[in-house]
Amino acid sequence: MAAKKKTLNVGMVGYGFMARAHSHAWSEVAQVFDTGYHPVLKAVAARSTGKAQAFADQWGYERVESDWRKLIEAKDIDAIDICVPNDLHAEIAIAAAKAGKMVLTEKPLARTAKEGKPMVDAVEKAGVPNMVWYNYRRIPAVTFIKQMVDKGKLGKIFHYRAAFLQDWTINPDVPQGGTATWRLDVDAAGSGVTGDLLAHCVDTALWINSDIASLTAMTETFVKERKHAVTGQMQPVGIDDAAGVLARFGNGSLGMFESTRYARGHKAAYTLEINGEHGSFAWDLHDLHRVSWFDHKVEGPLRGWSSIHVTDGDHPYMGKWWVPGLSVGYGESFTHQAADFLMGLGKKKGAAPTFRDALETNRVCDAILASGKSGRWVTL
Ligand code: SOE
Repeated sequence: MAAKKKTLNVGMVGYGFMARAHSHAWSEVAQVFDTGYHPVLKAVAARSTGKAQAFADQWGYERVESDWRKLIEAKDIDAIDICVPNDLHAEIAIAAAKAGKMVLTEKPLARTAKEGKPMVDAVEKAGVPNMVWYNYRRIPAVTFIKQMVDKGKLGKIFHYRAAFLQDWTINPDVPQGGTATWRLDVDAAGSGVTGDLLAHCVDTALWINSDIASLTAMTETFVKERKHAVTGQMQPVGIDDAAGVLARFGNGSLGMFESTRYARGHKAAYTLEINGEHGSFAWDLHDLHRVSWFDHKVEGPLRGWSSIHVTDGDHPYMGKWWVPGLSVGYGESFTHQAADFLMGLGKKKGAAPTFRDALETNRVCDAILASGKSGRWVTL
């Protein structure tokens, strides 16, 4: 008889887009991956109990609380999953860790590294498993690139470039603040595209390539004033709308990063490419199972870029899904991350990126914003 799975009771804070992505992951992970754990959607907390109740009904949470502190006090909650604006991450995560709960938070860890450091200290002092949901690492094709780079397929790395482009804030009538547009409010978000989009590129780059030693950046705020969704008043915009970064990695390679919410036509165009002495890999979120691969060893007229469809049984995560050639999507990158977290629990740890790993991404983002202001190179 198969061993009975342990339950992991999840307390979700928030009910927005990211809470949906995480709930989807918690709901399907035990059906696909054998981690020894069975997550239970126990309770959701939000100030707006009407909206939280509708969310709970949709996803099957057993109850609703009007205050996240109730989740932290509750004996029947094992893990707190934080899906609220960035300015609330620290207080909730620190309280959860002090209460001995496992803590997971949507990215970025915090608005700044200064704010994130006590979060790292709290989870490490309490010894509780922790993780930040930088989900794009767990797209099978991206994990595949990481595995191949680790195997030395590229040899010495020369370049890493990545971009994350969107276009949803071009209209100056889009407000800042409030529940739907808090990402435009510097107080709630901490920064604009740097913490929201570029942070994904930085997390993946630190993971696949190496640490970043120094960088210089230009940032721009194209719309200088927006109405605040709560007060109705026009207010200066404090976030960066676009950022371009030149970086030197610790392994000697050069990095180029771009993110913007003003690239007309692009909704979520995350692309990355890495070039080494023996070959190159490239990936595009819009074709998320494909990895483009150039192998310098192939000589003669057959030389050129080839396209690998990362859906076979020996590709990362894919052996647990359907049959070779069939695909999974954006939502499953979160499911894979939940699976890794649950598997880590058996070994008494969570999964990467931990709070400590994600603090490094915050440090890089801080350096980008500082350089964007000063125009100077920043050494990390
Ligand atoms: C912003 O539009 C956003 O939802 C980010 O917050 C997510 O992290 C990114 O994956 C998609 O875009």
